[in-house]
Amino acid sequence: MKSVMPDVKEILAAFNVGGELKSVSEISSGHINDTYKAVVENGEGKECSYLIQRLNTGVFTKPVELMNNVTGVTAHLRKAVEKNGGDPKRECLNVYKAANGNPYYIDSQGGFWRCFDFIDGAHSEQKVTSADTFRKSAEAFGKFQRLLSDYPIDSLAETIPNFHNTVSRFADFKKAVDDNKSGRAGTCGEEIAFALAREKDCAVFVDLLNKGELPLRVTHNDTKLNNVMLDDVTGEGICVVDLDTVMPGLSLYDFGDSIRFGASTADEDEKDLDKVHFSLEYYEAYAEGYLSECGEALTAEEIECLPYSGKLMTLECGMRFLGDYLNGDVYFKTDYPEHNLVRARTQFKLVAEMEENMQSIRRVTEEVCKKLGIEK
Ligand code: GN1
Ligand code: MG
Repeated sequence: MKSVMPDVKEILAAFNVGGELKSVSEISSGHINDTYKAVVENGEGKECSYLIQRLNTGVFTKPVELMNNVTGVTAHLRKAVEKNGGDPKRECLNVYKAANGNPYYIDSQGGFWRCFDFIDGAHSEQKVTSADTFRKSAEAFGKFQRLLSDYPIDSLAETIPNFHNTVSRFADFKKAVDDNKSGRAGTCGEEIAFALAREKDCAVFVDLLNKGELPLRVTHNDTKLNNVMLDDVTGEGICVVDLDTVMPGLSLYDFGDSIRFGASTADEDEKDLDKVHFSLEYYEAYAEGYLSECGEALTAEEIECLPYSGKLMTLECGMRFLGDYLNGDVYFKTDYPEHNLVRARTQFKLVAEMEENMQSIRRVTEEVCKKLGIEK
């Protein structure tokens, strides 16, 4: 589905961004919102770039609460960056306010917009191509976790309830199979069976959370590699972006989702499954980067669960893609009819390989902890 080009001038003006609009380009890597980069020449002849985004209010049904979360978290991060002598212009998001003081603007079509500074001299990557890059993204997410460890968790709205609750995700998936709204269930019996056979797995973290054995933390909940801006020169992960799903959650959701997306040798929507493999090398690099930043703050139980989290978050995402395929592609943006099925297949291939390699994943995690001196 292609998004309709917005009236960028109207939106920038609403956020008090003056100057001459030079160019607009769509950033199409997200599956939910519509995102654009606008380049504006200001009064002094200098080019400034902005990121404007139309929030998908079908998915994010509490957009005002969501923006409260985003502004609260960015203000907290800004203070921490300033205290540590960092550059807040590059190391945290700068959220623009509209004339009425709200950090959003509702356009004449009812579109819900926000505007951020585009971080200059940095880029994001769509696929891991070196262990070193993945380690750097891990350091950024680990630091994010650490800097938010004293953020008042009760002040965060749960903008999408049960977002990573794998028991309720399984129930949603099962319903999608039973309803079979798209009539496609007959074309993906093998994939459906793969997911249904793993119902018990979906309860592992939820049970530990309910028993009080895993702590709730402020988590990002969408820790894909492309949600870290990497410095063009040093390659360092300078800023974590896409804060829409920041909510109370488990550290394992963040660790696991990064592994899902990054510890793979192929794109999330690679059609040729022979190219899709779980990479233990990338897993190790991520574990090392992440734990070097926040390992000390995690409990023994959280560390114990890290190896399983990659598999569980990958299974969850596979079920979400397949569920959406069965529901008729109503949630994720798709470029062609089988897109969600193709995505689900890559996820399930990774799940199968993670299961085969679970002993090695556990061994590597222990080695990383030993190397970093993390003893629980
Ligand atoms: C969606 O749109 P994007 O790429 O930031 C989704 C994530 C999934 C991801 C799969 C709000 O994120 O949960 O893991 O696609 N976001 C939402 O690539 O559902
Ligand atoms: Mg996202």
